[in-house]
Amino acid sequence: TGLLDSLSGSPGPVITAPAKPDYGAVRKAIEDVLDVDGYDDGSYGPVLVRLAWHSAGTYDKASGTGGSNGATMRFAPESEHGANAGLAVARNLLEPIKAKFPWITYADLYTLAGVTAIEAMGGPTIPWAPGRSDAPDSTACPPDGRLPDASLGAAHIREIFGRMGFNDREIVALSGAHTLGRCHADRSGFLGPWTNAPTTFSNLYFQELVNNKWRKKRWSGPVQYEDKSGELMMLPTDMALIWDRKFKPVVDEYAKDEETFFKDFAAAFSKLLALGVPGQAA
Ligand code: HIF
Repeated sequence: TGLLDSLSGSPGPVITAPAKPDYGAVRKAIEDVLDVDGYDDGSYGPVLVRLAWHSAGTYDKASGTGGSNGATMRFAPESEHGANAGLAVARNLLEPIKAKFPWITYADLYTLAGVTAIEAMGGPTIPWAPGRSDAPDSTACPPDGRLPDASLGAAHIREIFGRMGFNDREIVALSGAHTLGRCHADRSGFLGPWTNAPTTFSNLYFQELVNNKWRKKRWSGPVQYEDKSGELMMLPTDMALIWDRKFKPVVDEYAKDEETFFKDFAAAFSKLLALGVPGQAA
């Protein structure tokens, strides 16, 4: 039986891990599938970042349950949790890569894909280490409701990220990832991108929050905010960052200082992906 099979405890096909797994080759394969004309803004990068975060963001420090270890999002009910709507796109995109490198676990692949995407889109280097195993079935799926609800405010954000072990500054740093990608009406019900450069990792999200003017969008969809052009959007949870007197100074700092944002984001996102992973400090 291959090493990975014995780790996951599942019978499955025999997969012999190479003596020295080439994660660089996996990263290269991920980079090769990122850019595709006709999908969203021309890149699968943002949805891969969302996959990595949703696979990890179910972690509960108190019970040690949830988190990226196990890659339980492959299974129902977790794959069908409302918060994960649309992420089959990202999981399916990675299937051929998993087939080409069968020795990597899904749990390592989902998180490595997020890290690789952030770096390829111009973001900081995110410390990442392998070591996650795949759960054999849905038994370890976390309960629904562990991921944040975008219609709520600062108290909810602190509760969700506090459960994972993050403080206020780390929460704001992580939030900068909404510089990437967009909301889809058929996934979350919300609509539109946060910035005009949704496939470039930068501090633009914080600049928009601070320097643009935001007002409630008049539409039949869920409450969200828009700028004057009507093209950019913020979720209620995004607005909470400038309405909360403890979050706001950190938003101001990152809007002015991209270097500090990159450094803090790299540390916080790395910590997120390590939560609950055996042998990785969390
Ligand atoms: Fe998101 N997030 N996120 N998010 N998110 C969406 C999309 C992305 C929240 C809600 C949403 C983080 C925190 C929170 C990304 C990355 C991160 C969408 C739209 C919603 C509703 C989904 C869709 O319709 O396709 C909430 C409430 C969060 C807590 C405050 C993280 C910090 C910002 C942890 C994070 O890294 C990315 C990337 C996307 C874009 C996905 C895409 O397909 O373009």
